[in-house]
This record gives sequence, C-alpha cells and structure tokens, in this order.
Amino acid sequence: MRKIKKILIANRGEIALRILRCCREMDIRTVAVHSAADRDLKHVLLADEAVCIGPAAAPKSYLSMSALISAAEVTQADAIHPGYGFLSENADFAEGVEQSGFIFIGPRPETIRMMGSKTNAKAEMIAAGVPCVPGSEGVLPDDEAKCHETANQVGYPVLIKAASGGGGRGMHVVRSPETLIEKIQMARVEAQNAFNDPDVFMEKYLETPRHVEFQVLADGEGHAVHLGERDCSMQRRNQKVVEESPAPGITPEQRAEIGSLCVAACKRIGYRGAGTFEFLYENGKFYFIEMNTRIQVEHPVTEMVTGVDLIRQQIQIAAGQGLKLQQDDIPFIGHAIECRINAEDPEKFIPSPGKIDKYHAPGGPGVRVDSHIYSGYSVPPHYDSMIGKLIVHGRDRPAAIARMKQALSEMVIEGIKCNIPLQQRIMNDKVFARGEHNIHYLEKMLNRSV
Ligand code: MV4
Repeated sequence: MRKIKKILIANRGEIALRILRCCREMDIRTVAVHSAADRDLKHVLLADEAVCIGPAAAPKSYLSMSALISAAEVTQADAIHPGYGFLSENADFAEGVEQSGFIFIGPRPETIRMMGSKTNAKAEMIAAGVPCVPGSEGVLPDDEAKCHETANQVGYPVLIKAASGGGGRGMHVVRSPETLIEKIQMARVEAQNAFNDPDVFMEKYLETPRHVEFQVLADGEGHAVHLGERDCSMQRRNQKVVEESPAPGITPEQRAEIGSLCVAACKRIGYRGAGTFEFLYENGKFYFIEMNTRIQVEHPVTEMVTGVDLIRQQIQIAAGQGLKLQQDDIPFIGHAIECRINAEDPEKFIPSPGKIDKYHAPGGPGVRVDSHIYSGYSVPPHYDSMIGKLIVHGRDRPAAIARMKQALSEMVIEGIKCNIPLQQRIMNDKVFARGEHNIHYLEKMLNRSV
C-alpha cells in the first residue's frame, strides 16, 4: 500500500478535467501538465500546480516521456494518470514511470506489452476460454501454401490484420484465394510502415458485426469484476460517435456469461486496473478481438448504469487498496447513451478549431456533461477534435433516447462548427431507434444523403 497524495495528470481536455474532479473528491492534490497551446485549459486553471511541458505539437509535449517524468520529479507527484490516447497504452512509458519511482495508474508494463500484440492477446484469451474469431494460430508464416491452407480452413472471406495493429490500420479483406498472397504482402508492408513490425495474422471476416465491449476492474492479485458491456457500433472511420450501455438485445444471461469469462481472463493474466475486452457480436455470438488497457472515452455510460466511479477505482487499485467491489455489488440499472461532441463540420467532418463565443450546457435529471469547454475558450488546432461528451441516463433505452434528443436541443455551442446536428440525426434515425445498427451503418446512413 502506497499512499497517493499527489497525481500528475498526463493528458489534456475533458479526461484531464474528469481525473482532476475525481482527485479533488478524494483529497488528492493535482499537477496539470500542458503544452504551450493549452495554458487556458479548464483543468490547468483548477489544478493545484501546473507545468508547461513543451510546445503545441504533441510529440514534444504530451508524448514526451522525459518531459512528463521530469514534471513529476519537480512537483514530487506520487503517481501519474495517463488518461486515454497519448502514452496511455505505451508499455515503455509505464515502465519508465515505475523505474523513476512513481506509480503508473494502469496495468503492469508487461500486461500492456502483451495486449499490444494482438496475436499474443488472442492466445491468452483462447487459453482463458474467451471466444475468439476463428483464424490463424498466431502470425502467418512466409510459406504461401500454408497461408492458403489456413484460409481454406477458416473459409473465405478472410481478414488480414497487423499483429501489432489495432484501430483498423493495415487490414485487408480477402474474398477469394487468387488475391490472398498479394493482400498478405500489402498488409505486411503497411504493418511494417505503421507499427515497425511486418507480422500479420488471419481471421474469418465478419461482414456486419456490432462492436460490443466489456468493462472490467481487477486488483492484480486475483480479484476482478465486470461492469457489463457497451455497444459502440455507431462509428465512422474507426472513430466512435455514439456509445451506450447496455448493448441493445443483450440478455442478462449473456452479460453474466461473457462477463465472467472476461473476469476469468483477468485472473489468468493477473490484470490490474480498468480494462476493456473488445468483441465483435454477430448472429447472437461474441468474438473477442482486442483488449484495451486504459480508461476509455466512453467509460461514463458504464458509470451511469452501475453507479461505479471508474477513475476512483483506478486510483484505489493503483494505491494498492485492492478492489473492494464484489460482482453482486454491481447493479445494471436503466440505460445510458453518450454522444461525442466534436469541433468539426457536421457534414464534411473537417475539424473546426477556434474561439467558442457562446456555450450553454444542457442539464436536468439524468444528464451529464463531461467537457472542458467554456464561453471564450479557444479550441486549439493541434489535437483531437473531441471537445466533450454528453451523457444521459434513463429508465430504459427509449427514455434515454428521448432525454438525449432534449439535451442536444438545449446545448448551445457558437463560434465553431460542431457535430450536434449529426448527433440529432442519429437520435432521430429509425434503425438506431430499433437498435439494429452495426459497425457499417453510420457510413451507409451518411452516404444516403450525399
Ligand atoms: C474485424 C472486423 C471483421 N471481422 N475482424 C477494426 C478495428 C480493429 N480494432 C478491429 N476491426 C475490425 N475487425 C474480423 N474478423 C471488422 C472490424 C472493423 C471494426 C470493428 C470495430 C469497430 C469498427 C470497425 C470498423 C471497421 C472494421
């Protein structure tokens, strides 16, 4: 047990503010680190201490391990919370943080490294009894005949993925044996360029799955729980747009079954902290694809249905206080939906940074706004265009949708373009209302109108 009295928040924007708010409730002092472009961020103004760690460009500030660790040293922080994105899933950073004598609020570096390899992650899940997409046993060999044999066994169409990949880069669908070898070659080149690792593997290509992910918490010492699932199928170009919990149509029995398999996997690998098991869901069956070893953007929908503060749990686990929650302590009440609010053109998706002249947040029962913006704040052009999240909770899915429509209509952001009109279209969409959308639906919906 190591007392955490001061946390350095190694992130920016809404998640930095979310972590700061949690620290204040827990009576933990805060160190904000920021780039030269981020002096006016809300959490920087609220933090006990603030350190400028470099110029606007992320590689020289939020991605600079040495700048972050130096900032922790000069402020004598006890722990570093990485948030999401940036260095949150960088095993070398987690290792550097620990070797410098600080607590990394997240899994052990070896766990992050293992899950960074999609083939190793999958092998662990198979060993733990978690259902996976049928495919090659580990990475594909150079032997062309063996690749053909694997593809024939799996059955076309197959998907070639980078072993060090994730996020969808360097994936190739192969629909017949004629193009198999050339597609594998293309995938290898892309994998080498993107991840400095040419290894690829093969899976059965699922044509119209939904993206359903399970949230877990584990203490790294044999105790773990799951917090149900989120449906994140409403996405465009691998960027989630709407997330919800529970996933439409998932029964309590399916939740308990898949949830307990995730818990078993956590115990097997000695997982520590908050994590997410990503699945594809098609024809009533779950197929594991990847594990995320960070807190995720969409964590609030899980918090709304379970009442568990995931950031607080991360900090308590990191402090060695263990995981006090039992599975029976975790209820799944009602339905929560999150709409990501992006500073972008709602039709062309071009980022729209600049000054917010006027901002009014929605409110009322069951409405949560996780955002760092304020009237007069300028959205810098250097980072992700997400400027906040609007989260609602209702007694059931129709009530949550009705509440989200009302909240969106009440939200005012002037001076920059934002995607509120797109979110309103989605909330009024009949296929979404029925919960029948899959990972390709939003792109199809957007194509209909152009
Ligand atoms: C798949 C798939 C279909 N079949 N795997 C894309 C990102 C990466 N995390 C995994 N991805 C996919 N893997 C098999 N065997 C379809 C996708 C996919 C996807 C998955 C989740 C959310 C959005 C997606 C968008 C396009 C493709």
